[in-house]
Amino acid sequence: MARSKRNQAREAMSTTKKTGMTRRRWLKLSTAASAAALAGTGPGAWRALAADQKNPAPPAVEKKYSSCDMCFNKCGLVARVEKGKVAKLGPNPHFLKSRGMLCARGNAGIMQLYDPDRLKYPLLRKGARGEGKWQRINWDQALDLAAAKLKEIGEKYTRCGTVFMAGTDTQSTFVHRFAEVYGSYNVISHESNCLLSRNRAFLDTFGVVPIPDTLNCRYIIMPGANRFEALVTPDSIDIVTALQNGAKLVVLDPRYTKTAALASEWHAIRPGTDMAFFLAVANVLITEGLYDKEFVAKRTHGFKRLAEHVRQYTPQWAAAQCDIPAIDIIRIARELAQAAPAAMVYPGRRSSDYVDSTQIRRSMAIVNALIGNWDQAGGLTLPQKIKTGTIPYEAPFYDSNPEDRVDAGRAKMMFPEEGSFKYTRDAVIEGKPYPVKGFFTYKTNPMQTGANQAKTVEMISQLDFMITVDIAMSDTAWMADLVLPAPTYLEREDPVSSFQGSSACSGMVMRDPVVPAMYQSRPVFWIIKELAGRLGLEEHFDFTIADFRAAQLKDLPQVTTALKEQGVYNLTGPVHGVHKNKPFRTRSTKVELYNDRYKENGVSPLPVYRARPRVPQDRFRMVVGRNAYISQSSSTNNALLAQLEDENTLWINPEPAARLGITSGQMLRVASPAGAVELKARVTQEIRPDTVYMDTGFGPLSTWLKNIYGKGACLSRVLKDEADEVSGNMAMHETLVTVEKVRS
Ligand SMILES: Nc1nc2c(c(=O)[nH]1)N[C@H]1C(S)=C(S)[C@@H](COP(=O)(O)OP(=O)(O)OC[C@H]3O[C@@H](n4cnc5c(=O)[nH]c(N)nc54)[C@H](O)[C@@H]3O)O[C@H]1N2
Ligand SMILES: Nc1nc2c(c(=O)[nH]1)N[C@H]1C(S)=C(S)[C@@H](COP(=O)(O)OP(=O)(O)OC[C@H]3O[C@@H](n4cnc5c(=O)[nH]c(N)nc54)[C@H](O)[C@@H]3O)O[C@H]1N2
Ligand code: SF4
Ligand SMILES: [Mo]
Repeated sequence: MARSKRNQAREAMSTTKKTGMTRRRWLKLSTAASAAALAGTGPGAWRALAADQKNPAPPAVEKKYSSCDMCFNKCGLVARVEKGKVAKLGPNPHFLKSRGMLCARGNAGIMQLYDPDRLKYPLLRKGARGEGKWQRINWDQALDLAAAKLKEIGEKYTRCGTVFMAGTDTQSTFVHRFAEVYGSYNVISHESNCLLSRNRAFLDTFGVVPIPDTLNCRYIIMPGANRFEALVTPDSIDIVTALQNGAKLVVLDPRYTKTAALASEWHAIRPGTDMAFFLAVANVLITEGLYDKEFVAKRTHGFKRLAEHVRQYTPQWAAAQCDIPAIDIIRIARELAQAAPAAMVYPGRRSSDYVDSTQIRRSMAIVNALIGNWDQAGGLTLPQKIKTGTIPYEAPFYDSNPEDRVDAGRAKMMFPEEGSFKYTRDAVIEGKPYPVKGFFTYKTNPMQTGANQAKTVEMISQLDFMITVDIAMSDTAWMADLVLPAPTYLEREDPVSSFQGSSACSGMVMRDPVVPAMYQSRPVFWIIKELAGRLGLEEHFDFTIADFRAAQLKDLPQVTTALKEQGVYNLTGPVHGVHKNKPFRTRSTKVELYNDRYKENGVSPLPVYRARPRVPQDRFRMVVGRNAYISQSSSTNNALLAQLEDENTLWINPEPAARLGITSGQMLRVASPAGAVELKARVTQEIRPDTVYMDTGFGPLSTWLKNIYGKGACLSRVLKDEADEVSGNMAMHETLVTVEKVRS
């Protein structure tokens, strides 16, 4: 109690010192806060602070650089701030990676900031988990409790007894640092629900996850990616330019997406059979001698074994698997070879779909290698890095800790630093190999984005204590014991973010607060620092964000200047021809068509097709995807975006719909072994008859998300949670569902 009082007093008296604020920034914050208060959105604390300041009125209009955080692309933005309130967000024209674009979600970021449903102060659960009863507490109480629980769980179950999960964010690095110095190896991100099998496959073929030069490409096969809706910069914009320049885009997707609509051709591939298609393309390239003979001879490993292996996979055989006529497979293979090396199988991004996703993506990587599209205009290129500095730390060693991560050994070749959400959750539920009783989540919402929600609930119900740091009462926050309010990206000072994954250029972008943090929200860096202080780990966090940034940019004065002057630093320079004839970072130093390391790990060294049975007539395969105005589960409650879509529906083809007597708008029950949901039908030709689809981010448990509560249904409730056998990535498309009308 004494400590708590002392802290409160210290906090009230020395905010300037503690946060390392300059007088200039202090003035900016307080004037902006007074405007926010006038507008009725200002928190009491800021209102009081502002009232104390005899400052001139805020400038009528200010323009401030920052970067968008409505998705991972981090597009540079310029905020127009009028009398201390954000009036408009626009693109930063200097930000080459997004080609000066801010998408619909980026524009709507303003409502993420001024969302009345935002979390405003720390909340402690009252009543049962998920019951939605909360008690408002102050920050000292919240931090004292969190620290006490971390200590208690650490002593009772070892420090690995707490799992830390952080989503895409520049401050996530501090969550990782905290987990390490606190002593837990159990750190996961959203990535094992996203793209780890893609990364595994390309890394194990090329020694690197390559960057596609879509701008200069003449022929793009796009399998299982939806670049005109699932935006990835600069690819989404560059493919449009490439098309205008006469490139050809071949889309393979069971849905008629916006990408399919704008493509040169669309093939409604049978879900899960892409490997058959690409092995047949490899077959044509090899049997017709269309592959790049020089590249294959000099730069690849295992060609003979590949040639032998794909002999069985003829286009005629593949056609029966993937529902794309043999004549088209042959033509596409020939066209691809003709356009090479300015041709590609687009490497994709999200690959959380099948149990053999790594091998499916390997078949795509192999076709890229066969056409020799490496490090040349219009092909696959290397990510280039700007090396930044850091503030180093040395994590203590804890004798009592177990040997390894809790999910270790559950998949054949998991990335140890990423782990697997699915397998961590399984391990927590089973209590094996050791008990895990604490869970800290930051900026991620596994209740909505981890397939099989019932299992996430089961995992959480085993916990002693769960802490969630979020901007809104997400479904994950809804299940937590302690919910801590965070500022949105428009209120945050973040480390500098370096983007390497782009054919436009690599570079760095900054994020400074555009307006001061509202309510009692606090950045996770501050939270972590306070916890470290309470747990005797303060030496590892003895710095401010400004110090951290300075360390990042220590040897990069030109970056510092560019960030100040234009909000972004672009490292322009050649994007291809940089690798020259350097060895590949694989064991053989060549592109591994055949992978010996896989063999040693019990993984097939060449992708072997496993026949996927047809979906029985009374069921459908559920596939996952997105549209241009939804970011997974985190933007559907945004009042501006909700005007574009405020409810999800089940896409179902007219043929089965007629068979089941379903018409658009009717309420349906969709059920799988994982669970059941109810939502309205959308009868459409835009999907195969054996497949159904629904958007993500609706039907929340949390009643606090007022724009979407009671609207549509939650996809993770029906998705089964199988895993990619190699990487442990979630395999969401293994879900078969039944669909029936709800009788009222
Ligand atoms: N607007 C918007 N943009 C985003 C995001 C967002 O949420 N909203 N999220 C970002 C993130 S984190 C990611 S990872 C990327 C994801 O971007 P993408 O990698 O493009 O992933 P999805 O949008 O999930 O697209 C997958 C597509 O594959 C199709 N599909 C399903 N099964 C199969 C199959 O077996 N074979 C083939 N060929 N196709 C299949 C689905 O119908 C869907 O259209 O998007 C990023 N950009
Ligand atoms: N059903 C389903 N599951 C999926 C996917 C899908 O499309 N459908 N996509 C998969 C893919 S590709 C990915 S990348 C993952 C993504 O999965 P997640 O990492 O769970 O991402 P989001 O769904 O965007 O949820 C982000 C959470 O962070 C909160 N948040 C947003 N901004 C801030 C902030 O500034 N500070 C803090 N503290 N919190 C913030 C949001 O309120 C939300 O609760 O999901 C995967 N799982
Ligand atoms: S693609 Fe859109 S949502 Fe994503 S960072 Fe860029 S502007 Fe923001
Ligand atoms: Mo993702």
